Amino acid sequence: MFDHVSNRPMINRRRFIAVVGLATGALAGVPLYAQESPTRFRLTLGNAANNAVPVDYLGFSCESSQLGDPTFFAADNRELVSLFKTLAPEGILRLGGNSSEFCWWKTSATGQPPELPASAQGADNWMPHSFTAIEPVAVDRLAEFLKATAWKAIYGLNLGTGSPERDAEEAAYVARKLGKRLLFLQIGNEPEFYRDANNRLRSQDWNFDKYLAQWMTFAKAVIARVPEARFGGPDIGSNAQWIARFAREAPPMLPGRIVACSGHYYVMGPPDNPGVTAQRLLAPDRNVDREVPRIISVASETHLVYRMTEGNSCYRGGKPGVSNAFCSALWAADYLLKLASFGCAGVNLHGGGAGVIRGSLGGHLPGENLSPDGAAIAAEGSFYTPIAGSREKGFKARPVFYGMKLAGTLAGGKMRPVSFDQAPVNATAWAADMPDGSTRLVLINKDARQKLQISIPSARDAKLWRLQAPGLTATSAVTLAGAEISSGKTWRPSEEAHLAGKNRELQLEMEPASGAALFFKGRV
Ligand code: BDP
Repeated sequence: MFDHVSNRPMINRRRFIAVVGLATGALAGVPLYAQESPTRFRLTLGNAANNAVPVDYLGFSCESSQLGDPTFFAADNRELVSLFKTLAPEGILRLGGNSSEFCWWKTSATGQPPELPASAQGADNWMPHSFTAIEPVAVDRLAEFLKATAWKAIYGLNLGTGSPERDAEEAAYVARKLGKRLLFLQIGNEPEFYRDANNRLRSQDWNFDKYLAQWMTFAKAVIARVPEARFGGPDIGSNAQWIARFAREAPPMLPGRIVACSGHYYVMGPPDNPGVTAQRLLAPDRNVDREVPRIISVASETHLVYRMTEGNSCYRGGKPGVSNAFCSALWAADYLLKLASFGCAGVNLHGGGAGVIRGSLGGHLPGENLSPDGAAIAAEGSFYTPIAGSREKGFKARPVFYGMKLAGTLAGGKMRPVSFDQAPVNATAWAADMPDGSTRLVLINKDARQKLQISIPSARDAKLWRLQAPGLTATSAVTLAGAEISSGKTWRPSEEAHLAGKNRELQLEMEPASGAALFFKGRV
């Protein structure tokens, strides 16, 4: 089967906003300008050395309170194991979130939770309103789950309502059981928000200096019990300043202990904001272009990696029709590869059941009331979750999962710059040389109406996978290489087109709102 450039004139030619999408980021910041719709682009792969995409680049983020049910992250939860393995042969599961501040380590039947802060109640409080006990059996099962999936974990300890002693005891058990499968520990979730009116884990005078002092006390207590302990931090919600200060100030205080800087990123929110739309999700994100390279450069000054440990399309549980729709797949594929091109060590997209996420938000899940099918969607999972379902009813991959998997085709590779010969429509391209000597290319057409005709200089043939769905707002019938991802069986591509070069060019046509991965037979 050959893909070719059709010579049909473009129907519905229209004026549009052209944006530059590039793997190098070199032209980021080019102003938006209107131009006539191009029908054809030429794409060139540069040779400059670029950042590597770590093999364990992909990951999920889940609430720590999920460990309140020890049957969830368990080796015999086969559907979940199979979906993790389908996403990535080696990934990272991050446990944390708001609920990590309200989880407590319960080692005996008579153990008592910490005292519930007076602030943890009332409709205007968006932190958990109750505690979740984590028992050692949940960590035993988690260890088996990680073994079954070949994944590792980032484990979040409680700074908000925890104590150094309790965290140290929990960390000792976790480190012993997880062994090499523990990537690192974190202490506290989004600590810069502790003084906010809807959080109130600390008083009004809370600041970075106070945070760092408390964090050190907890970390030292953990180290006393876990001599090999390694940490990431500060796991901030959005304050890049806190990351920069943590990266510079914390490592000298605990030499060799801190291995990663971490932060969260939600593109939009809250869900009831009318500005939270598929169009906005797919628009260029100047914040990311500006902030992430800065963060990574500060982190690397002190030899730390930067990992985006939690994030998704829309905070407060996501928005129906956006977070659970195909637009989120195109967003995720592009966002993950953009961050990789900046040198990010990995990305964990947040998710989980609606009950768990609602609990992390003080009983709120605003998306439920925003669409007639809100409650029905939530019955399967939070709006942004990459995996919906439960052990009882089975699990399924939501559209965003497909986007993650498309991005994952470059994991393990070394990225190369890609450029378009003219500013394309809202499309991006990312390339990497793989360890087996081949080159791969991921293309994402984020435009809902514009078909793309792309020529790629290459003397080599390529295999093609397409990421497709009926439209940007589709919540089902998403396919990658013609196949749906289902929890019961191993995912395999069912439609792999063969692209044959002609006159040292490969021609590829891309439908509006679609993605593609090209696997070249050798280095391009
Ligand atoms: C983050 C929290 C997480 C929430 C998420 C959300 O860490 O626990 O579930 O926001 O708002 O800030 O969806």
